[in-house]
Amino acid sequence: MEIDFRKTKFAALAASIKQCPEADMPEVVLSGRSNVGKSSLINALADNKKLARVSQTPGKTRAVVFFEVDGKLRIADLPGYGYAKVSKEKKAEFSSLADSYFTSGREFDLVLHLMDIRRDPSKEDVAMLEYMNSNSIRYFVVFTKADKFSKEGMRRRVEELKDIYNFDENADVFAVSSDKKLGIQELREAIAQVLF
Ligand SMILES: Nc1nc2c(ncn2[C@@H]2O[C@H](COP(=O)(O)OP(=O)(O)OP(=O)(O)O)[C@@H](O)[C@H]2O)c(=O)[nH]1
Ligand SMILES: [Mg+2]
Repeated sequence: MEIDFRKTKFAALAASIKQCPEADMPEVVLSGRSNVGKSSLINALADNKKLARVSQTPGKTRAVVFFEVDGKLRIADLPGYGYAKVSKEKKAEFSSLADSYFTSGREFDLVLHLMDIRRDPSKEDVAMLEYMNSNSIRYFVVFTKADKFSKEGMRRRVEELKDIYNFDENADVFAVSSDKKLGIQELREAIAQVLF
C-alpha cells in the first residue's frame, strides 16, 4: 500500500496509558533513550520540521505523543529514558509510562528502537532488545545521527555494532540521519512493507 508520510498530523497526547487513542489502526512505536532523535525522526519521515518537538534540552517528550500518517497508521513517540539531568522521580515517571505502554496489552505492530550510532549499548538498550527478543516483538534497529560518519565509516560502525548487540536475527538494521535525510526513504518503505 502506498503511504504518504508527508500527510502526517498530530493525533493525541497521552500522559497515561488510559489517555491513549483506541488502537484501531496499525501502530509503529518509537523507543530509545532521551536525545537519541526520536522526535527528529518523526519530522524527517513526515518531511515536516514543525511536527514533533525537538529540543537541545533532552527529556522534552514527557508523554506518549501520537501521530497519524495518511489516515492509515499511527506512530507513538514514547518518552525517552536514561537522561541524567531530570530528577529521580521524573525519570521513574517517564520510564514507567514507556514501560506501561508495552505491558498494558495495547496492540502495536512494529517497534523502531533508536540508538545513537556513536554510542555503545546502554543497559536500558540491552534490556529493551532482550525484552523484544524474548517476547517475539517485531522491531527495527535504527541507528541515528549517521551523518556523524563517512559512508564507509558508517558501514564499518554498523558491522561493529551488530557484533556488540544481540539483535534478533529477523530484525532489520538501518542507519539514518534526520538532519541529512539519509536512509529515510528506505525506512518509510520498510515500515509500509511490514504493516501492509
Ligand atoms: N547530527 C544529528 N543530530 C540529530 C539528528 N537527529 C536528531 N539530532 C539532534 O539530537 C537532539 C535530540 O533530538 P530529539 O529528536 O529531540 O530527540 P528525542 O529522542 O526525541 O529526545 P526526547 O524527546 O528527550 O526523548 C537534537 O539536538 C537534534 O537536533 C541527526 O540525524 N543528526
Ligand atoms: Mg522527543
